[in-house]
Amino acid sequence: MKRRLFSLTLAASALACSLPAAAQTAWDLPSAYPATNFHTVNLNAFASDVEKATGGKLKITVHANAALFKAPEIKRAVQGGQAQIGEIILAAYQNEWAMFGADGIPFLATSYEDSRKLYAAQKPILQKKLAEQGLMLLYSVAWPPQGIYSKKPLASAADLKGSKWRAYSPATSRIAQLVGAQPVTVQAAELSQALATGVVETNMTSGATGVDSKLFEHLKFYYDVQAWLPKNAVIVNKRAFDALDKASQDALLKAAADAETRGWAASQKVNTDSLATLRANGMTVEPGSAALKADMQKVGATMLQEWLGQAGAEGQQMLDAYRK
Ligand code: PCA
Repeated sequence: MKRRLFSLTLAASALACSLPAAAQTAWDLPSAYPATNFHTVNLNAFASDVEKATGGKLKITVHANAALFKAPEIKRAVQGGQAQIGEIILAAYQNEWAMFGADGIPFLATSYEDSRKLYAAQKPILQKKLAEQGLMLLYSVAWPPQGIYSKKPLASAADLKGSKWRAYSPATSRIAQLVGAQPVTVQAAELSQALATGVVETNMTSGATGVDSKLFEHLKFYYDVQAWLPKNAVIVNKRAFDALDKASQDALLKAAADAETRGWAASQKVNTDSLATLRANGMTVEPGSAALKADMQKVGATMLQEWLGQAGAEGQQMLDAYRK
């Protein structure tokens, strides 16, 4: 009797020890932007929502500022399962598939409203493509509109000629070529260092990144031409998702939908706030002259044609859906 009781106790304690370990899943989420960035703040809220909703069964650790993987490596890391989930900027992958770059084309969608429409047109094919790659789209949020940062005042695009231009995507490199600047690819996490060491002196990004990277310490002018709103996307490895129980999957999808709503609202607020912060730190923030805008719009028109050449019928279809 005593012996039986002993072995029962043993079995019970073994069960107690093994249960929590087996039931808890820990995921790593690499992202490429600083902890204070609104996308990262949103990611942390998302992770905390997931942990709460699953009663601690699914724990997601956000690794901000490209600490785990460099920006351009995050997609492959999630595809390969080195990370179960990650945040990418879609436009960085345009060379892999033209449609990833749809939201990086200058002056195709320039407001939050148009950016949402473009997302709606892009989403079904995006989901299909990612599924083919063993990935799933959880949510996507736009950055604020992209403007031009410069050390010197810009009367027109001619003033950008010969400048060392920081790029974060194939499209931002192409803009440099079209205005006669020299593109240098630098991820956001290394932008302030690249400016400090003179590796770059001009670039196009948002007010948000201007504040994150303290661009006002090196650059004096921001032309808020609102050329496009690139999107970040949170993607998950499909095998990792399938390994979750149904309740955890549902909790994850619900938290993702909430994060998407929250993220778009945050982006819009950050846009307004960050332009004020740039001004408060001594930057001249202007809409840009008619000549500068016309020059950049011409660049955009060229790039849309080039993109259509790359994207083919699939691209045209998406464009038609967007413009409907
Ligand atoms: N900030 C990111 C991408 C777009 C943006 O506004 C960056 O500059 O890398």
